[in-house]
Amino acid sequence: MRWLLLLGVVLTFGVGVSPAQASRANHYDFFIKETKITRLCHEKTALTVNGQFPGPTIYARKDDVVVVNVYNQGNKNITIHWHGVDQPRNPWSDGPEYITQCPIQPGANYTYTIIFTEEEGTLWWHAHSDFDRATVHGAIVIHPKRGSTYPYPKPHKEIPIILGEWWNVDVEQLVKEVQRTGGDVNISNANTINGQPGDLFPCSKDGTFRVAVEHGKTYMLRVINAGLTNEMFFGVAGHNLTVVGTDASYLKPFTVESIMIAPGQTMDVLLEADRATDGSCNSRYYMAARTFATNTNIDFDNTTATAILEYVDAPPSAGPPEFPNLPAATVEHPVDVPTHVDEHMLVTIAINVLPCGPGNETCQGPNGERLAASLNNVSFGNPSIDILDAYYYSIRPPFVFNFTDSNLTNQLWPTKRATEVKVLEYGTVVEVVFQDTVILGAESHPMHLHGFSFYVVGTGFGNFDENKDPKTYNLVDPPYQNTVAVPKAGWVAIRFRAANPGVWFMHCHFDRHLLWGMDTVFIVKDGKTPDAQVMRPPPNRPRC
Ligand SMILES: *[C@@H]1O[C@H](CO)[C@@H](O)[C@H](O)[C@H]1NC(C)=O
Ligand SMILES: *[C@@H]1O[C@H](CO)[C@@H](O)[C@H](O)[C@H]1NC(C)=O
Ligand SMILES: *[C@@H]1O[C@H](CO)[C@@H](O)[C@H](O)[C@H]1NC(C)=O
Ligand SMILES: *[C@@H]1O[C@H](CO)[C@@H](O)[C@H](O)[C@H]1NC(C)=O
Ligand SMILES: *[C@@H]1O[C@H](CO)[C@@H](O)[C@H](O)[C@H]1NC(C)=O
Ligand SMILES: *[C@@H]1O[C@H](CO)[C@@H](O)[C@H](O)[C@H]1NC(C)=O
Ligand SMILES: *[C@@H]1O[C@H](CO)[C@@H](O)[C@H](O)[C@H]1NC(C)=O
Ligand SMILES: *[C@@H]1O[C@H](CO)[C@@H](O)[C@H](O)[C@H]1NC(C)=O
Ligand SMILES: *[C@@H]1O[C@H](CO)[C@@H](O)[C@H](O)[C@H]1NC(C)=O
Ligand SMILES: [Cu+2]
Repeated sequence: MRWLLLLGVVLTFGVGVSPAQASRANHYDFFIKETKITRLCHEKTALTVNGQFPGPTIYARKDDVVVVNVYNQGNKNITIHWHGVDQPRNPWSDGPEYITQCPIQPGANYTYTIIFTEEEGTLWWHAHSDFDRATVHGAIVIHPKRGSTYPYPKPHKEIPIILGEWWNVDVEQLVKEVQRTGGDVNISNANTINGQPGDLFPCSKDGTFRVAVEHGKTYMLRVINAGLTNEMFFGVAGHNLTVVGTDASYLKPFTVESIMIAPGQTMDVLLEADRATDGSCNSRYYMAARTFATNTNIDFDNTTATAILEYVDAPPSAGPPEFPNLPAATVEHPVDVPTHVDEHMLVTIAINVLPCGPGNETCQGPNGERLAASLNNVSFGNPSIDILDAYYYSIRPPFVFNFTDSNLTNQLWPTKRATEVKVLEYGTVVEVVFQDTVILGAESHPMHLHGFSFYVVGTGFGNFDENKDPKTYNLVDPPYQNTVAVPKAGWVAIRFRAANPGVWFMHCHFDRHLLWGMDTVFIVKDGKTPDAQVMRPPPNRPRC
């Protein structure tokens, strides 16, 4: 009987998931459905999970395994990505379309096995095909192991706060339009908090997200930026926020009036409900989220999404809620920053142009060409079948120039499309310096790596100087993240140990840049021992 059970476990999970982990596995069913959603007085049909927008929250404890059966009852191909989960040896369940799997076609289903290891805090899941993640996303909450606790006092309540963007039109039309015209993606009609623009918008009063609080209690807001284009400021009127974690890793707490959070990132913040409730203070406070635009040459969604924090133990005030001021770390847990580096990569980030393409002479990009984007001047072309059939990616930009010179020649606008990957030996310590360039306008970019968290060891403005800048690195207590905002016309240095065999996507988390090719792939080869090798593929994976 015991053997049968064990065998069953091994068959369901493949090698690598221990029976102990498997016995703790939570199961979720995700039904992808076309759902009618109304916001800003516009009704549209969009894909959701289980009819919910945002979708259901996944709960786990550190080191758990979660199994999610995804049934595609919608009308188009889809995949789901478990953003920030390392998925050791298990690229099969990572999710990016055509990178680690063929899409789940309408009528088909696929079982994802999500293996949690070092993550503790907040992550999220989202569609990783076209722009579907606009409505197909939700929170992942990873609690400490049973018997252990947070490195700060336990909050009274925990509330996911998912920042997003709403388009009145079907997002698929946006993708099609960009592919046809070569121009930019239309800006969203509103930013949202938990799927709602808030009561400053028409037809939105009833849906506005509300949080009831009691005086003297501490609340944890698990803030996620699920937006497709906007870095955002977030704050709560009358209350400071104490940031205690980011990307499912603890930080030395710091207190701020508002946070800036890039698409893909998560931040755990504590809020003390400490306003007087004797009638001398307002009983209601706006939580607000607004775009942080770093490239002011391009159009952006300049709206403010709101939610309302209300004290249930204060007399209700007559006036409107107070409005927050929105601006124009040490890790408590084991720190293991690699101090030597095997492979240095300098990766330039640029917005570019490509020829408009056959059948069309004039596109809507600059000079009548098609907008594109690149890393080291390669605009990633999505493969149709096999990612391994690819050229190898350069670890340096092919041409060195003053990356941040405000007066660059437009001869640097073009790029080329190719499917290039970087192959790494198992265990290689990699340092990647992301360097923003001013080609077609400097801009901050949220760079996201699948399969790993990384230490953010340095950052600065201007051109990275390989002689001077490494001396400024923080190798003692750097933040540990899966997404990092590269500053406008600046650079960021990250380090990670490639001890996770598989195929791992790296891309800008602005969906328009992802679509334009600001992506590449790391292939980490198997190591020598069985526990350093990719698991066997699951039998039911979708075929292309
Ligand atoms: C899930 O897909 C498999 C084929 O991969 C099929 O045999 C099975 O019936 C499907 N299950 C459901 C509930 O649709
Ligand atoms: C994008 O915006 C333009 C200009 O307002 C409009 O004509 C076009 O229909 C929009 N595209 C989509 C897909 O809604
Ligand atoms: C927020 O923190 C600032 C700086 O520490 C302080 O001046 C301010 O009074 C605090 N505000 C609230 C509402 O606690
Ligand atoms: C954005 O909106 C604010 C008011 O909400 C306004 O003060 C500001 O000028 C706007 N910025 C741009 C670039 O439109
Ligand atoms: C060519 O691009 C223009 C936009 O510049 C667009 O309106 C037109 O539909 C495109 N034509 C074709 C054949 O794709
Ligand atoms: C690059 O250009 C910037 C802006 O024009 C300038 O400040 C900087 O000195 C230049 N750097 C080099 C190395 O020439
Ligand atoms: C910009 O470059 C052009 C030629 O490349 C030069 O003529 C011009 O003086 C430069 N402007 C500045 C402000 O450096
Ligand atoms: C990028 O590649 C294109 C096409 O090969 C070339 O024309 C352009 O000069 C390159 N730009 C840089 C910055 O290397
Ligand atoms: C859906 O996926 C299948 C398998 O890769 C592919 O053949 C088909 O073209 C895709 N459909 C669309 C609309 O992209
Ligand atoms: Cu970008």
